[in-house]
Amino acid sequence: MRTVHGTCHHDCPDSCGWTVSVDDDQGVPVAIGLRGDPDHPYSAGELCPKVNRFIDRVYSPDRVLRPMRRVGAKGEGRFEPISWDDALAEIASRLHDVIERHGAEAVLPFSDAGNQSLLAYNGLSDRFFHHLGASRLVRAICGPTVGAGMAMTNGSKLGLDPLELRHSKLIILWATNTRLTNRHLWPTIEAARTDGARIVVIDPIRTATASAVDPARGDRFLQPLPGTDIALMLAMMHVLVRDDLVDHDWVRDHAAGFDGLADHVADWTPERAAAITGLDASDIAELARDYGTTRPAAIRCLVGSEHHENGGMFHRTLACLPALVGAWRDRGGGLARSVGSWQEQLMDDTAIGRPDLLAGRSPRWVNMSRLGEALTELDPPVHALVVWNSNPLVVVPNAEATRRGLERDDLFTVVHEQFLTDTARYADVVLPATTQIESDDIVLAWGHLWMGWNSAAIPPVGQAVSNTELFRRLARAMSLDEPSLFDDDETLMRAALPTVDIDALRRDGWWRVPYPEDGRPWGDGVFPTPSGRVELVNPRLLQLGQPALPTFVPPREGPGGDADLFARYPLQLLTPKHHTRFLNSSYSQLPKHGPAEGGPFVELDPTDAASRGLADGDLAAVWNDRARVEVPVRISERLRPGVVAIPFGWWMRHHPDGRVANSLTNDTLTDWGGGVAYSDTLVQVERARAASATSATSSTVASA
Ligand SMILES: Nc1nc2c(c(=O)[nH]1)N[C@H]1C(S)=C(S)[C@@H](COP(=O)(O)OP(=O)(O)OC[C@H]3O[C@@H](n4cnc5c(=O)[nH]c(N)nc54)[C@H](O)[C@@H]3O)O[C@H]1N2
Ligand SMILES: Nc1nc2c(c(=O)[nH]1)N[C@H]1C(S)=C(S)[C@@H](COP(=O)(O)OP(=O)(O)OC[C@H]3O[C@@H](n4cnc5c(=O)[nH]c(N)nc54)[C@H](O)[C@@H]3O)O[C@H]1N2
Ligand code: SF4
Ligand SMILES: [Mo]
Repeated sequence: MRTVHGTCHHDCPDSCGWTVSVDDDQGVPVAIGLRGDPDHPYSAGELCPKVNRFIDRVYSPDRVLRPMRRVGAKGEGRFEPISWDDALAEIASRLHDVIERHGAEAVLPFSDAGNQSLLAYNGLSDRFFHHLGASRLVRAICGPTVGAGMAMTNGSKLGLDPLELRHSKLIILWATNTRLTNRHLWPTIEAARTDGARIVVIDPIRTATASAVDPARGDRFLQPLPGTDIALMLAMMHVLVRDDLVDHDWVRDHAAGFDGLADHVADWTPERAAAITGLDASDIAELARDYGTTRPAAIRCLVGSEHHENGGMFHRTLACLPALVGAWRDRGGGLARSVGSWQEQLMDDTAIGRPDLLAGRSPRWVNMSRLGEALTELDPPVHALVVWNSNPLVVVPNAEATRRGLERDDLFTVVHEQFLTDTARYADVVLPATTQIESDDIVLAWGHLWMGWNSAAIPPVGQAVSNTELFRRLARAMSLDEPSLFDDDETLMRAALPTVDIDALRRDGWWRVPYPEDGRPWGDGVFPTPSGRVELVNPRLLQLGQPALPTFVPPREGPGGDADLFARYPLQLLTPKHHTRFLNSSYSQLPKHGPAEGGPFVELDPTDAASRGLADGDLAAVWNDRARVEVPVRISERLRPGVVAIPFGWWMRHHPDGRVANSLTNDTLTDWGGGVAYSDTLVQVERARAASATSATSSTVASA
């Protein structure tokens, strides 16, 4: 029996350390246990309800363990096993044929961070597709809009290490559900609370995190309408200026454009913001005063906040707040977002992605969030789609458009997967992928500063191959002769992280990346903007045709946007992460994960339910111009009137009518950063069937 150290690969901020117990006495090494590594400096021995049963995933009877060729219709899910040689020969000949007839841009790669480890995320894939000259994918579904918005103010994406919240006295959890999505940060927040810190949660949903708010301790919960936070921020600035809570010394020395901003927010009274956000003016003013008088004050956000048409501006505006109160002065003050940028600074993107392999060509960019449009409307059309590390049919907005694209007879689709996901069911060829315990890799965390080593605990199960091995095999099958397409994993790691001591990382299991020793990322007040200051006014935005000052533009698909649309679809739909046992769309299909979460539902406030004659358990139709989705009703006090929610993560087969939350969602891109506005979605809801008639449906869902 051996134990092997690894690091969780999921697209999750916690990047926990784990140990795998391996039994070597059964012919082939078998993983018999996986638990949190008690020595890991961040996760300290705890994993989560998703990964506590990771071994069930590795040895699931449903795992894809050999290549398969589709024999049924697209989406039907009927496949026959084939050999790797046959699969590769078929893919090579189809890709060559597409490239010959339509040009290399007719090939579209599609991937996300299903495995966010260094090699698995992008060890060889960019090299392979660059060498072909394939279309390039904009991977901005998660995070880049936050970074782009913050950089418009600070000139940098770098923020506070969330563990520094330990030193804060006021912690604003702004559009992030920490206890669900970032659970290993919660003990730090609790420790700060023990030392007297107060928390503020700002979320349109009374989430698990909001339920930790204790007004008796001076905590607050603010429940704005989705997409309106910028109005709240501008009113906070108004109060800071009006009540003279601005840190004038810091602003004089380290910010640019204060006078312009002060003028700009002069008419952003709490009353004006109250009318837009649905909050009480007095709550807005009190929050601003708390923020202006408590030190150190930290704001924590993650990714949910960017999923709006004005998601970039949300973060540009948010980044002005710490400047106004001089929060960056203090240890435990400032703005904490993803800390991936601290780790990525060490990456040599050119060495790994090899843009030189484009050889002067400049293939078109395709935004991943517009996959439906890319597959149905793009001209010249996409004729081959290669998917790995993602389940686009379930996770990309406007899913019915994606489905129409995947159904096309003249589209050749390859999916490299661990399971026959909804997306894989539309593939012509499905290839088996390894899990994290089957290959060595390095994990660059985005929720903390420890880079993690992952050792293969067992050899690949069945005929599964890692993502890098996939691209080596594809390159060989296509008779490509560019040597760098065949680099081995060790070479790739060293090329990607030239300044990191890979041997020490492998030996020690983790390594903390460089970060200012006094805990203050902008302690000297010098920012990498042209003026060297925080840009409350950013003149370069004018050249982009954007306002130089933080500005609230209501999302088109929302109460302050397109009035005709809002008249037809008067409810704002949110589709956030909701289940402790799911990680995006992963795990909902597994028997110890999915059924325990019940099934999909639409959550409504009692008044919205009553006005539609809806009772708990009724089957509701939720619809807009993109789709109509039928789901059971759950009436709850977590939402405010006018806002409804469907949890994200269930597959089509778990939904009573084979549609998913994302069938309804908005695929409009964000203002900056290439992200997408899932959370600016308007719908109408009505009763499809009464509760008594839906029991059959509910039990189907529960056993799915
Ligand atoms: N259990 C679990 N954990 C996860 C994941 C998972 O699927 N399951 N996914 C992981 C991934 S990929 C990511 S990116 C992170 C994301 O982590 P978070 O950013 O924390 O999660 P989200 O659910 O995307 O959004 C957080 C909150 O934003 C709120 N929100 C939406 N619109 C608005 C708005 O206009 N204003 C305000 N104030 N709030 C708004 C939503 O109601 C939601 O509660 O979580 C990671 N962790
Ligand atoms: N409505 C709504 N939609 C959302 C969100 C939301 O909050 N609401 N969140 C968005 C966000 S923030 C994100 S990050 C995306 C996440 O979207 P995805 O990254 O697509 O996430 P998953 O659904 O977990 O799918 C990952 C897939 O990768 C596979 N996989 C895992 N490891 C490997 C590997 O090593 N190799 C290969 N080939 N495959 C592997 C898994 O089996 C799984 O099917 O979803 C987005 N979609
Ligand atoms: S999914 Fe997140 S919380 Fe769970 S083990 Fe992985 S990194 Fe940790
Ligand atoms: Mo994400």
